[in-house]
Amino acid sequence: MSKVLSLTKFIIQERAMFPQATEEFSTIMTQIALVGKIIARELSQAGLIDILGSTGATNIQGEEVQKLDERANEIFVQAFEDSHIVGTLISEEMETPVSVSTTNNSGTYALYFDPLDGSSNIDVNAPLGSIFSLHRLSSLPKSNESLLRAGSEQVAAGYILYGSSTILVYTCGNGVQIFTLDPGIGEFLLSAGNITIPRRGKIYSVNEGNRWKWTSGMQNYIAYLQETDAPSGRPYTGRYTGCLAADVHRILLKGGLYLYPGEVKKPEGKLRLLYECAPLTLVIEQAGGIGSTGMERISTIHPTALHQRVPLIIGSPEDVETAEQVLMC
Ligand code: AHM
Ligand code: MG
Repeated sequence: MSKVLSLTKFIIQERAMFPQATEEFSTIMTQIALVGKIIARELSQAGLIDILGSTGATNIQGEEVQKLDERANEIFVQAFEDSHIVGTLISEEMETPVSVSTTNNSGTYALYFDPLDGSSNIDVNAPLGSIFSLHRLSSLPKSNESLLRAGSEQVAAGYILYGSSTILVYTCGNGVQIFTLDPGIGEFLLSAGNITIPRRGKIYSVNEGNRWKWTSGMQNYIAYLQETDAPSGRPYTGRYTGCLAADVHRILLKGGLYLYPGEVKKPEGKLRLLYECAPLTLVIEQAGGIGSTGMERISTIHPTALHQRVPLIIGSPEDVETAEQVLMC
């Protein structure tokens, strides 16, 4: 029988090996795992209780809020309320950050999250995710400006993917680990450690319905991937679920690239820098890949607004580099 290693035990071992994986970090990861278990349970019952469909409200992103978006956000907030460690919660679903610190000298971590990624999949029982990013601040934030931090400053990031099973993928700068939830015992168990992304893949993941809204450079790049050229491994095959966490997870394991480009009339694209692009870039970089806008690396961008959007091209290093070369011409 193979060795069974729970998330809790893995973090304790990691703490012994890597001083940066502190006790505080263990506590935060335990709470994130709890959030994942609760959301997974609610999703598994979604068709049975009155939790599908829209709330009728619109969020700060101008998007229709689904009941499950709201519920997932609430689960994150409740898990970190009165935290002595995480002082500030910044969510894709909340207009402004929420302070959950209990005292002035505690709670210097800030947790950024997209509580339920892939909202259009909610009503059709397709994959969904939760994406998170952790920053350590030198003091409690005095203004929103102090929460505008580059991806390179993240101390940890990851995602929970609610698919055929529920998995938790994270990095705290020591490689990428994958844990699978065993629903029978309610524990995340290590299912794959120190993941490395293939240097080049054969999959591209993009919403091609937007093709005529892209720049000609982006249209040409996707056409290039579809051409037949055996020596360079083309044509690539297309895969797109409508859930970023699911599509990036496929790319992490199989190689290739995910793209959500800017459009001629909307150059910033759709995805949010702090809740989606920066955390997924940290995971992919830790596995040996690259996250880019096509013009600059995601991790070096200094945000100018909490809900800032940026184009995203993420995946195998050779694929992303080729895309950058084509787009920068
Ligand atoms: P969300 O966080 O509101 O669900 O939006 C992000 C999602 C990604 O998960 C997904 O890749 C993309 O938006 C899908 O958008 P589109 O329907 O425009 O292809
Ligand atoms: Mg999202």
